[in-house]
Amino acid sequence: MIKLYTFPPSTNSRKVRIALIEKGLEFERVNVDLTKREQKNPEYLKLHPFGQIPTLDDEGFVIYDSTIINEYLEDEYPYPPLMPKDSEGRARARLMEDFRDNHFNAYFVHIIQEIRKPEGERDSQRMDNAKAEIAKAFDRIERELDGKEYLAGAFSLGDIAFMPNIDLLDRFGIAVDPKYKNTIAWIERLKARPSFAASAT
Ligand SMILES: N[C@@H](CCC(=O)N[C@@H](CS)C(=O)NCC(=O)O)C(=O)O
Repeated sequence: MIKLYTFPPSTNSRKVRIALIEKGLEFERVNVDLTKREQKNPEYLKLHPFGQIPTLDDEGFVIYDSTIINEYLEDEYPYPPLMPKDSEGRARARLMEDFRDNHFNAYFVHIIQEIRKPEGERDSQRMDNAKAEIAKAFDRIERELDGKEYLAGAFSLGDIAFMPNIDLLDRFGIAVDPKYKNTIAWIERLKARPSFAASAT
């Protein structure tokens, strides 16, 4: 059976949990407790040289990095498809994943890092800047969604990448401006997918 090294609050692990659930694949969750720094245990470092989660073990084939894992799942278990068939659509889905991984999520990481500090030591300017950058990112998402239900047309890995962060918006007190109508409808669509709730842990 597929094994996923994961931890419930990890956004990158949840990306993979969602893809597995969407594909109807059974998997065993192996908890790597980040609060106990279990990701840096020598045994775990044999699986993931950078000591991060998620890592996937598919019957002895071990890979890491949420984006690469989800691409592997798409190649190995193509049904139901989570990528468009045409190369333009595939490129669009990958661009959106890249935008989420390297821009959007990066600001969530800033907030998480500050929240973990004792209250008096938090850098409120860094947190405010991160929230402002996240709010700005909706401008692009709104444009990408013009005339479409999902970022690359049909539901894809590009949308899945954003789902764990969407769950954090309320928790971090980040409101989506009502002018972003496409984005608000897209968020509701994503939240309604059974994989959204099923991937929470
Ligand atoms: N590019 C990697 C990033 C993985 C990553 O940042 N994982 C976080 C959890 S969401 C982690 O393991 N943090 C603990 C650490 O870096 O020590 C991916 O997408 O899998």
